[in-house]
Amino acid sequence: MPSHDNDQEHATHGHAHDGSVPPAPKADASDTYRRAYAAAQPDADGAVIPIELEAREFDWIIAPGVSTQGWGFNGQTPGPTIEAHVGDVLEIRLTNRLPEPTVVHWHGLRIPAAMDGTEMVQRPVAPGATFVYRFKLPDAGTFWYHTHFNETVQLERGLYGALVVRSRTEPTFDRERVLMFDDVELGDDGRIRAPGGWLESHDGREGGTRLVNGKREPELTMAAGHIERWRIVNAASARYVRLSIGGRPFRIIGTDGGLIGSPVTATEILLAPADRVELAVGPFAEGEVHRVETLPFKRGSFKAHRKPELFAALRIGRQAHSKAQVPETLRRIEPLVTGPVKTSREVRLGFTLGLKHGVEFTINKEQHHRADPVRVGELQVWDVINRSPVHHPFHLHGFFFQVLQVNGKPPEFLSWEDTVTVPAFGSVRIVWMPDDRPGEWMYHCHILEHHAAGMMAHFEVVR
Ligand SMILES: [Cu+2]
Repeated sequence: MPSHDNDQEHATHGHAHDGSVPPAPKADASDTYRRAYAAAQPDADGAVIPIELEAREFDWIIAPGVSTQGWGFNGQTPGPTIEAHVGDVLEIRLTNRLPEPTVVHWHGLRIPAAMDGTEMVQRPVAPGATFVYRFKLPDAGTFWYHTHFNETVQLERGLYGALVVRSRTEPTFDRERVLMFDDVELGDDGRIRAPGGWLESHDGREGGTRLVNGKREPELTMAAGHIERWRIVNAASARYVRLSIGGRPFRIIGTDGGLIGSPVTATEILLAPADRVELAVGPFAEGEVHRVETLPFKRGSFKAHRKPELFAALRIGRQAHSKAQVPETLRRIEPLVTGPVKTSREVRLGFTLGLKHGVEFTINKEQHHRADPVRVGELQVWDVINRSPVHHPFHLHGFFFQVLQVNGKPPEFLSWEDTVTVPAFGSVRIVWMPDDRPGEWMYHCHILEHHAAGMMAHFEVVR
């Protein structure tokens, strides 16, 4: 048993978003936690990487002369980028210096349920308390960590960071960047506005200040002739980023669950909230300047986007030698199914008009739906059906899935995902295999306001 102050019993009980009975960990959660802690041992060529994260208020400098009160990890937004290799163990000591409880979710990581960082598996970490997450990293890819408590306040104020896991054999690039896209809504007093309002409950918040790595519309510089690997995370509350880099082609090389089979050339890519994508960007010529921007996109929100909106400027400097090699085969992804399949579950995303939130979002007609258990080793084919007029980014905790169909059509390429957009009045068919990690898991819409308004479900993976 670890010797730290990891006191489940004395941690504060959280309040549920809608004031209903709060979800809470089971009575044996402490034992399950201790077992998961002890089981996290690195591979022979791996290491245990200790990380200190302190959640606290800080002076968030968004642009020269523009600052606001942020909540971040270690006094910054994004928090420190955690970098490790497959087979390493992360031991993260989280200390909460906020005026309210928090928990940290490890988005996209296939780790034991006890370490998932939700109110179903642990008591929220009270102000002044410490909690240690310890788990082994099974997959290479671009992940992120973020608060999973009072998210419309805590995540909006900046409690997130990137987590990069590498394999021992990665393609060679001239440079790698992690770019976390976000937006915030600043009030007249310069503070991040408190959540609320009918429109925001329906659309989710799209802030008027667009950020890359915590800075407002920064300038990025890149050498001419270089090919870079961009690991992009959409950390925004509700905004879809239809990403364009000056309309120039780039190559998609990875998604939520790491590399895809082969590079796919495109001039734009859509990132739902919580989505990740990896791109091979360049080469460009000296003197070029490109807009890294989001193109207009209709997702069913009342607030429409009619013009491109800038996230960053990309300025191309002097010519430099390139050592980049982007192989035609990046990885072999085995399809989980071939041929016809039978649906094992329907997940219906809906909405009603309610008194509390204006709009209440539901799963199978319930807010905070309790879904049937799933058995280890039994293939899951889920039809996620959207019966509402807005897109919803569906996020499954702890497991990757493959998308079989979006509105009846197969996706352009095979990939591992943990977040997929279910189009307005449309449907998505996903397939996933519950491996031997029993416990309490969840899925929810990653538009933070929809999640808060009830569009989520808990379920158990059982042996
Ligand atoms: Cu939603």
